[in-house]
Amino acid sequence: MLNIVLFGPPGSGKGTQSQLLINQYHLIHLSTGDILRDEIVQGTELGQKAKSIMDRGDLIPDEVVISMIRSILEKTPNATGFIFDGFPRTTAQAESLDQMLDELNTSISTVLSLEVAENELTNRLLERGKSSGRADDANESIIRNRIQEYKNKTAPLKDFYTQQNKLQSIEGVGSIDAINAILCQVIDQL
Ligand code: B4P
Repeated sequence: MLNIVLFGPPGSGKGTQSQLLINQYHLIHLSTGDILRDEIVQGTELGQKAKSIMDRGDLIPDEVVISMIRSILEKTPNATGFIFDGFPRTTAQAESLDQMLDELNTSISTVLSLEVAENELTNRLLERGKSSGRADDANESIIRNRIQEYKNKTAPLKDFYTQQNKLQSIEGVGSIDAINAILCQVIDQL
C-alpha cells in the first residue's frame, strides 16, 4: 500500500496537492478538514460541536478526529493506499495513526512536508477567504491563531517523522503544477 501523509501549515497547499495526487496514484483522500466541514453542512451533532472550534482556528479534540479516521480505515479494507491530508496534527494523532496502520499490516510510506513562509500562508488564506465563505479564512487574527496552533501542536511532528526517517521537506512556493511535479518525483522514488 502507498500511504502518504501530506504535511504542512494551514494554506501550504495540502488540499490543493491532494486533489492532484489522488487521481495520479488512485489513492483514497482522507482530509479531516473536509470531513469536519461536511459534518457541519449536514448539521450533525459532531458538526455542531466542531463549528465554533474550527471558526476560531483551534484544533478539534484528538479523540474526535482519531475515531473519524479509524472508522473510515475500517470501512475500506481493500484500498490500495491513502493520502492523509491535515491528519495527523498532534503527537497523539500521529501515534494513533501508526497503530491503526500497523493493525492493517501496513505503515506510512512517506511524509511530504510543504514548506511555505508565514506571510505567504496568510496572503493565500485571506485571498481564499474572499470567496470560500470559510469563517477560518475570514480575518487575519484567526489565520494567525491557526498558524500558532500549527507551531505549537503540529510542527513538533517533524521531529517525530524525522526519527522514523520518513520526512521529506518540499518547497511549497511556486506554481501548483511545479510543486506537483516535485511531489510525484519523490513518490515515484519510493
Ligand atoms: P484543513 O481543512 O486541513 O485546512 P488548512 O490547514 O487550511 O489547509 P488547506 O488544505 O485547506 O489549504 P491549502 O493549503 O490546500 O483544516 C481546517 C480546520 O479543520 C483546522 O483549523 C482545524 O480546526 C480542523 N482540523 C482539520 N484536521 C484536523 C485534525 N487532524 N485535528 C484537529 N483539527 C483538525 O490551500 C490554501 C490556499 O492556497 C488555496 O486557496 C489554494 O488555492 C492556495 N494555494 C495552494 N497552493 C498554492 C501555490 N502553490 N501557490 C499559490 N497559492 C496556492
